[in-house]
Amino acid sequence: MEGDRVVLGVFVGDEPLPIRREFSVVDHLARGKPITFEHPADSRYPGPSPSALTDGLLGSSDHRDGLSQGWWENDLVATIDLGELRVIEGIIASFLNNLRAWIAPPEEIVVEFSTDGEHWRSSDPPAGITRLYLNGEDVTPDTETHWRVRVAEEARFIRITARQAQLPEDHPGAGHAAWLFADEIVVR
Ligand SMILES: [Ca+2]
Repeated sequence: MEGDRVVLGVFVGDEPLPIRREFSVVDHLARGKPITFEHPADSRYPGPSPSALTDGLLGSSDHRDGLSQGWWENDLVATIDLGELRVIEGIIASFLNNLRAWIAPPEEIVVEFSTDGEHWRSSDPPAGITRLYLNGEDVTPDTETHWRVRVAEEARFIRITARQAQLPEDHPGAGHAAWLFADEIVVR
């Protein structure tokens, strides 16, 4: 996913230190909005904050960059509160691919909408959900898989369920669920 580039430097007084870091920032309807989880991210990969998926900062394809959150023993089930009714046209969520590091994109995504946070309706039709691979339909290390959901919904709350994939049979970790790493849920 592309975003605007932001460069952060470190200064002591007026003197710049040889430390700088570049970030990609994307603005969208859910940026800065509260997000809650059925299961928090794994304590080993908490991301920069509990609201990493709506902070506008995009991670790299490296799961150790500190910008992505990781889930292992639980699906990612996130609820975003937009604060008011908004017309939603699409959602894009990106997940890392790296089977060597036991990381795979989700097997399935379910998106639901609500006006009150209690009564939910599914995105309809499900055919509006597209899985986009960047390097063919495999899990190439250090790439991302994007899920794009096209909708025409008016809602305040969005609930996204990303179901973990199982590691394949020929993988050393066969029988375990794969890690799920996400950096941002972009709402347009
Ligand atoms: Ca983020």
